[in-house]
Amino acid sequence: MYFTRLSRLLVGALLAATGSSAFAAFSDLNMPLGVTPISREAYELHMLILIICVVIGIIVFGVMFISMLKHRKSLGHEPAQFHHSTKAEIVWTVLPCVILVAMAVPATNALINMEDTSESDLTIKVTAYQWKWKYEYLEDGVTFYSNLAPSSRQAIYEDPRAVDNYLRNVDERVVLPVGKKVRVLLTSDDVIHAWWVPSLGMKKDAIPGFINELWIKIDEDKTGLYRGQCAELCGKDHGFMPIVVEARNEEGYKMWVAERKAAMASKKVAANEAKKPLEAAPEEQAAVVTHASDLVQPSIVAAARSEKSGGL
Ligand SMILES: [Cu+2]
Repeated sequence: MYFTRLSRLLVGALLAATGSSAFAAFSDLNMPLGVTPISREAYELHMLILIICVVIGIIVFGVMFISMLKHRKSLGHEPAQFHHSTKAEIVWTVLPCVILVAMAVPATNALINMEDTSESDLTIKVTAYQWKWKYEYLEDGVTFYSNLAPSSRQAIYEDPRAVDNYLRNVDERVVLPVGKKVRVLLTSDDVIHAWWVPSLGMKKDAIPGFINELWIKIDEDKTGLYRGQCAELCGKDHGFMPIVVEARNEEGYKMWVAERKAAMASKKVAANEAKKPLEAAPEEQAAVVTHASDLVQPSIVAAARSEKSGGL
């Protein structure tokens, strides 16, 4: 907590020192600030360590250049003739150690928080395939596949600039409720993929035969769309398996679950209806068997008839 406050203070000081427009330009190049506690923690850690490195760099190079300039040969300076200094060696060993340990404390805290998937409100299983994602909402019973959007697929052969979010759009979005801790279980059906949405601050490999896990808790006021993609080279269509997360409020999420469930139920009914003509009535089966007597051995047909009438 102390380090988080310290990094906020340093970021604030940097903002004040550089001016807001310069900071805006810097933000475009910098790591993006996400919409989850973990992404903020990672951002603050990154800023804290960046600032420590910059300060060390300024001090070290400053001392070095000033020394070279002020003690140059042209001013008549003679080089010092010492080969060993216990004092200097202790200082340049102990000081970096202290700095490294100071940086390791907040970094370890962040890593522990990232791995803490306990007390989640919702669990989603994500299975990667070449080249699509399957999402299963374990509590809500919703399952679907998410593919590259047809508009992007079509644009590959036409004009990629003509479509919005080229290769960054999907046919089915992952809908998540804001303010809820979502545990994501990751695995793969074929090769290693990686599920990565930068704004959510999480990226992990999806490995066949293993379950990896991560967690996401999107801020209450951050409803909207967040885009990501597979981040592990997984084959020829690696660049064609994007991820789109839609963050909704709790009411919107519940509505989406109800819609998806209704759609899944009607799909099931339609599939059962489509199967029916294939399941012939008993009389029709007998007719088929009788007709088959022209084509197959009479003994097989007789056995089938006998079985039907309760014989054998
Ligand atoms: Cu992949």
